[in-house]
Amino acid sequence: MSEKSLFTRIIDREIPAEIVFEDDLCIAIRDVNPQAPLHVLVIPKQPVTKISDGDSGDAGLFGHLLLTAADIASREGHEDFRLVINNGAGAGQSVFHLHVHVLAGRGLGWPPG
Ligand code: DGP
Repeated sequence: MSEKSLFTRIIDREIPAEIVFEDDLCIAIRDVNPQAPLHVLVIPKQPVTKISDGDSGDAGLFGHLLLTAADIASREGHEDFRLVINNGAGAGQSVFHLHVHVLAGRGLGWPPG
């Protein structure tokens, strides 16, 4: 059996994290190294490595992650926010278990770094 990802270990409560939301499909935790006043990660419980590994069968799950991310930003009081998915090391992915970053609470420049 392949080794559990860091985020699966958080989902399984083997590693502590500040959980802001959880349902059958996903968990949302505060990022340990926040890049904005609000920085939450929305993570599928199914250990998809990266979004480019998904297919049409994942459309419902991926849609759920985005809607959950937007709902968390709204519930935390942010009308303006940014959702980020880093896909691959060259794009900044460091944890190879899909996650949506929810960033808000400061000016967010464009283009991103
Ligand atoms: P990425 O670089 O897109 O793969 O984002 C991974 C994020 O995960 C990064 O912003 C830091 C965060 N992170 C890494 N380890 C932990 C951890 O143990 N706990 C929490 N809450 N976040 C973590």
